[in-house]
Amino acid sequence: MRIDVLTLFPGAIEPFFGASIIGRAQAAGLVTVRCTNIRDYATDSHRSVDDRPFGGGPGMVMMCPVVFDAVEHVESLDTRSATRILLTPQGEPFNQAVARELAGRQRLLLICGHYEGFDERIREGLRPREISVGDYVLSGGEAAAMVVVDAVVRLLPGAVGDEESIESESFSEGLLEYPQYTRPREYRGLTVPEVLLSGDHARIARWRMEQALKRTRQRRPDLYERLQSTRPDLLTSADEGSAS
Ligand code: 9D3
Repeated sequence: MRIDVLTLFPGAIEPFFGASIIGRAQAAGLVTVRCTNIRDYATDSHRSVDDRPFGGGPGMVMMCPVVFDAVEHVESLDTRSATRILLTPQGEPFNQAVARELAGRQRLLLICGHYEGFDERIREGLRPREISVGDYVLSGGEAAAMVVVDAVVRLLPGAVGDEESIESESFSEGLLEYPQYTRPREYRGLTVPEVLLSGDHARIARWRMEQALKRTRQRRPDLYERLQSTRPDLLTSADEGSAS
């Protein structure tokens, strides 16, 4: 897979793509992530990338010519056709299903704005998919691009070492995690639930499922509601013990 990120602040996100799982996936040849500075495609003497909105009003608007030129040039660097993604607060909410879909593409092109909106003709002319990473205000699309790239790259086969953790991840999808403990058995009077020390693996598995369901019901009623249709199997016997 190849991922290009178009941004006004490549230096702010490049280090992230060289670290951790994404860095390892790149070193292993599973993905190449490249950042391109949109400002490199500005043509006037001030290297402008935005201007004031027609009709007046606050803020600045990212201009068509630089964005079209940047997209078209970066796309020409590789023969594979790119899935274009505009990161905006008005986009489709990003989630694991979208991440999975994007992980199946050969090539992604992410476009970040900063502080401002995009000239509407960027949407009309480039027909990008639009993605938001949540209902809060960021100062630009850069943090959102890091979120999307991280979630997508770790789904590429071989990117996450432990295949078992991927399997348990899909088993527990839509559920919050159960409580976890490690050494020491007692710390400042705080103890580990007896069941986890019992060695009874069936009982441990049952307790963890109960805890995960209870947490999900209490903290994320929206996710819990969805389990009724997506995982009715989980809401039968194990759920009884999760009352309260
Ligand atoms: C202050 C300007 N706002 C006026 C209504 C609009 C606005 C434009 C651009 C608000 C934030 C931004 C910058 N945000 C993003 O580019 C962004 C974003 C976000 O803010 N939240 C969630 N997902 C995303 S993806 C890109």
